[in-house]
Amino acid sequence: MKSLLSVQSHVAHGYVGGRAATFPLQYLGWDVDNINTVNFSNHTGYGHFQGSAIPEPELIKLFQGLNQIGCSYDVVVLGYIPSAELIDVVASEVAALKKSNPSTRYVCDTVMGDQGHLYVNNSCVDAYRKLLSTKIADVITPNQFELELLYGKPIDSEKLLRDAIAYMHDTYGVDHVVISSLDASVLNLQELQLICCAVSSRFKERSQEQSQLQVFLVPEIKSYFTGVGDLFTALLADKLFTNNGNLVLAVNQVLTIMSNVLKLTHQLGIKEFTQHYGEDSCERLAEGRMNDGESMRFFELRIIQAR
Ligand code: PXL
Repeated sequence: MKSLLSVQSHVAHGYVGGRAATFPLQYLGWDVDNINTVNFSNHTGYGHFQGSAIPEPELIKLFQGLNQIGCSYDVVVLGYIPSAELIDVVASEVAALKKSNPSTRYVCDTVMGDQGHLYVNNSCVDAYRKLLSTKIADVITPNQFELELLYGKPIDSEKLLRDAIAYMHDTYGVDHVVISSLDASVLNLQELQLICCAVSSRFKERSQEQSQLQVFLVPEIKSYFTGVGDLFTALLADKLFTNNGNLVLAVNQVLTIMSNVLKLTHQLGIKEFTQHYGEDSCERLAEGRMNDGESMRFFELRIIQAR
């Protein structure tokens, strides 16, 4: 059976982190091992949440425990890790895993924030740079904001996008760079209501070859969802593996699934929100108050219904 270790957040309610990644992967036939980096009541976007992050010594022990019983993985996916100290632990533990099984593929989602808003401690930026400098990651999946944090510059043109992606291949030895969501204005497509996904492959063993930027355009849904990147990265791990590293094919399949999941999430969210708050309440959503703390609960990813 295909085996995968997922290092992610856990929330009691809702579908981000491990709760967005595990069930779809299991449904796709993966044997998924989970390390929970945090145990929260809900995602941090609600404005209120309870719970805590795993202490570093405990995280070390979990990796040790897996090692002691001989666990080995086809794929490791790294997701939400809320502090620099915990990222440092993951970096060294994952390096040890890679040493014992060099064929493991590492997919690193440098989860830090979205649309200018950080949801981890800002010391995580340097910690991720340090982790990536060890050239452990085969695939990275930052969104535009995270790419800007890693690259250290705002990305507002195609030239800067290309430079930032080349930097990720060159400096971090990453085979596949996937910018999971990118503002259409970067590519001068702002008049179309689209979200862009930009991808590039350049394999370490063929590093002198030019990489080719490929862009996918997806119709934008006017809403704000949380956990989208977590599901995206989990599905990408599956599709890259099952398509033997063909990134364009993999991303195409992932975006098709994502579009369907988001459409369903949006439709059911509107329906249940209006059932709860009355027909007039839709205006509140239209006013752009979509997904304030009050409405957030209705727009959790519909991971189960979308199976
Ligand atoms: O999807 C990112 C994410 C993951 N895990 C937790 C979060 C968030 C974003 O808010 O709060 C706990």
